[in-house]
Amino acid sequence: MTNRRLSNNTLQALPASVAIPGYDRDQIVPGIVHLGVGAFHRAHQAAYIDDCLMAGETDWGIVGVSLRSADTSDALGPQDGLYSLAVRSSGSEGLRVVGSILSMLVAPQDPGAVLAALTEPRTRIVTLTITEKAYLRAAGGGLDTAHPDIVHDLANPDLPRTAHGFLVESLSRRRAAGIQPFTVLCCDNLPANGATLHRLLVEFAALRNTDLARHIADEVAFPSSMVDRIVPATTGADRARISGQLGVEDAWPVMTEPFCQWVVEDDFPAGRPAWEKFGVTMVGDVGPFEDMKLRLLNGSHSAIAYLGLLSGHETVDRAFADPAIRQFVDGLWAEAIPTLPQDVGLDTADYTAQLAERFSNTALAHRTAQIANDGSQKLPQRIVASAMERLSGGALPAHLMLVVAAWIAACEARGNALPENHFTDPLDAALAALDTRRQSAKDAAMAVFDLAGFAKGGAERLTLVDLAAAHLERLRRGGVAAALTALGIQA
Ligand code: CS2
Repeated sequence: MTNRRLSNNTLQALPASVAIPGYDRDQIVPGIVHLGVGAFHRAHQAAYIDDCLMAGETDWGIVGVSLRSADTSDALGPQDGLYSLAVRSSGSEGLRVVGSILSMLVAPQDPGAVLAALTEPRTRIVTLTITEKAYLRAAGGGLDTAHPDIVHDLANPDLPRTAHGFLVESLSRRRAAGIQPFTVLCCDNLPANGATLHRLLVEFAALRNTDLARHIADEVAFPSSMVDRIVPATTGADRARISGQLGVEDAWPVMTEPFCQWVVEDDFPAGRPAWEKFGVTMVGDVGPFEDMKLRLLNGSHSAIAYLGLLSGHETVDRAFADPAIRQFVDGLWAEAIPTLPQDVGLDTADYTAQLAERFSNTALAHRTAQIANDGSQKLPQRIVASAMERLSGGALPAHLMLVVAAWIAACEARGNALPENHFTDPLDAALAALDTRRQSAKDAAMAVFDLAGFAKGGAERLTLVDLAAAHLERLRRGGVAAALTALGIQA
């Protein structure tokens, strides 16, 4: 391997087996600003856009914005925004260099530059992958108006820190300058993600000025979308292997699986790429697809993460190869499937069969600890919503509630975990203050439900707490084997 870096200059010298952007990057206009340029964005939306640019579109290059750290910009800056995407399945790896990210900005370094990019008339779509916790929802689902960053952004509209602050201020500036609003395309794993972000931004704007709130409520489009691709964190070994294959150094290649799906509501008043030509499903209502993905894929992912960690499995494929966990996941799917819309043609049998294949991909080494992060922000839409619906339909969601109990047990066990199996949660300080290990399972479950707002205001809450508490008791006493045995699964 040489010390030369992947860049516009070294692109032509890459091995023929590596696909490269077949377009003149200098001719591409940045029409999209993306907030949250993590690995997921680079494996998903940026790859779809790269396909559009390869086919001759020129208006939809991406300005990538990191809202927090400079890491991605530091890695990609010297590479002209180029990076490789490694598509891995058991036994094979295909490499492609993606060219759709034209430039990068780091919000904390220069918030003014981010506002300027968002206010540019040529910016017609803003996409987001900022993770669940960055939406700053309070336990009841509304905007967390007491969050220090929200308080800061309301007081300092020119120096935002949050996505809310950046979007609302730039929409306000566009409006003042007579520039058409951009379309906001949320790509995070939230239910009705566009509508949810819309509601939060209107709430935020109303705290600045009612007229601005009305403008955002009435004149800005927030189509919802369902995004899906499994993207494990890149390791040092991945960096070394990929750089070796390229013959030049890539400081941050992205690892992913062959599967890729994007379903988008078709509401783009300011225009959009011809996504439908590149595998994106454009629909009127993304709701059923979102529910299926959140409740079947992400729900079982969280289950595999917590049960896997508690059983000593470090990766999804290894946890899923554990026959007891596998049987549990089948039971979990059986509980969640009846909560999905029944009359819209979802093929859940085919979907779960595909999931089983994807989770078995041994080349991904997707760490259970990675998925375990931020459980308080993920479980409401992945697990608790289905459980409430099952219960109100008269069925006991025993498998679903074991996932909540396993999350609590995994949080309790964290002190003893190896550093590489550690995970974090925005509620960590409050969880530490609760110190549920000193409480009975019942008190612990009740306290955690209250803290995280699970089933808040729902008639089902107390029954769900009882179910979770019974599981937690068994997990504490006899581990995963005892909890699964109580569900009739032989570990
Ligand atoms: C995972 C998701 O980390 C997690 O919580 O469940 O990132 C999952 O891999 C993606 O949503 C797949 O599309």
